[in-house]
Amino acid sequence: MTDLPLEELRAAVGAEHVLVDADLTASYETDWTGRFTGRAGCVVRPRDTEQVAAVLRACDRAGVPVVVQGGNTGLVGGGVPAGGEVLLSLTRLDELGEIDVAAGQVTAGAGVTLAALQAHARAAGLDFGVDLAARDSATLGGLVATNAGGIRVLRYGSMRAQLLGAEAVLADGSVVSRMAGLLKDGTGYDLVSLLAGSEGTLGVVTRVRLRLVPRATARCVALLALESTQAAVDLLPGLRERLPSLSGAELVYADGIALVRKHSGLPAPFEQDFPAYLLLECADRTDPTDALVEAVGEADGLLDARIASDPAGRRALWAYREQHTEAISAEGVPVKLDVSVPLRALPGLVDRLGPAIAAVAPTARSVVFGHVNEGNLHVNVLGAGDLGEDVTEAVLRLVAELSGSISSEHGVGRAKAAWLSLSRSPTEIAAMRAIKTALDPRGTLNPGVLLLAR
Ligand code: 2HG
Ligand code: ZN
Repeated sequence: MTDLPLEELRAAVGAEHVLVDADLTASYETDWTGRFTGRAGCVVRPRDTEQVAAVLRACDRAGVPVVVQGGNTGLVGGGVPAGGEVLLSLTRLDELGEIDVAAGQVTAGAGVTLAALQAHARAAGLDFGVDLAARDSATLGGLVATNAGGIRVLRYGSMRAQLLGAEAVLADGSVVSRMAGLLKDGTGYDLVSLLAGSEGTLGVVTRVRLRLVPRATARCVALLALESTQAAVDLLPGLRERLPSLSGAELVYADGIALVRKHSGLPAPFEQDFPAYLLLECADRTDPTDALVEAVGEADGLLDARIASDPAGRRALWAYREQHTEAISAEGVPVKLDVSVPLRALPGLVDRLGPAIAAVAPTARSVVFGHVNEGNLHVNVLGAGDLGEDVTEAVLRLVAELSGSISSEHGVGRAKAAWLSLSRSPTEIAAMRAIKTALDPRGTLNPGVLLLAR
């Protein structure tokens, strides 16, 4: 292993922000799930774009690989070291610019958390279009790097759709900055958009220019009990059409709710269990409750329903959905697979998952939930033991057979790099490698993430 350029790194960010001792670096070295872990050569904590550039110049020159980390909420091993890299932590890049009300935009540092951005936008009467359960820790840089989606994609799209500009440091320390927030810009390749979903392999995003959305001040949440996944899929087009204020449609099942209840102590949502549940949220400037009640009243195949408009009632219904991730992790270290298929294929995928997993890991248990509108399923497999790779292979092959994506919103990371060819053609992968080589010829940035090292 090449020597770390420690003196240059200390000169770049200050000695107190270059962490070498194992007890100081430990919290950066293991991912949120506990599944991915590796020792970093050191952890470096720059405070701005210039310092990031100085760090990358030093590492690129020394031939030392760099792994980039935000809030360390990633789920595919893309932000933790494989062993020996300089870990670039961006949490100190947490500057939030003034809200540009005229444009409905804001500039923010890569280390700003999603919750901080949301609070900032809301204080100005606006909001941010992306929301997800890890909001308190997940940072904007990571959300861009994975092209994160979350619970409002149905209404506002994924992170890429919010991204109007970015500043990024390339592997050699040069800086690309497109921060004017132009809504129309036809001057060639869209480098900003390319950074979304690049998982830190093309450049280190240090600042972003983001679109804000009108703040919906009134919300209403419904939890519908249904017979099956198919029933949820069948309801969706009518709900979308009738409810312009629909902002989320989430799918959970009886076993997931039981697990959430086991770890949270929440009461049962209904007097009896049902096979499937659809959680809907409407958000608007005027109260959407009547519209939601009416749409639910006319929905086919409903077995039961609960509706809440007050904040506590809404939070209580959301808890059954949002606490899935933590409840699953409380049971053990899961194999997490985040996949999507065309909506019409979703019921078939859900039906075939259990047998596909049982065929390779008979004692494993899977908990499935997701964002129904995008055909996005989170498949969490517990108790797979040494069979994690076999489970991954079985699930991802099934998804590919259904014309799906092996990564819907968490990224490919290290976890799924070996299976990229199930979702991308050889020509596409060759084009991706050509871009990677052009921007990062020495392979300094996040080696082994997204594209397997060759
Ligand atoms: C969610 O939708 C996140 O809550 C995490 O994407 C999903 O834990 C998971 O598998
Ligand atoms: Zn999700």
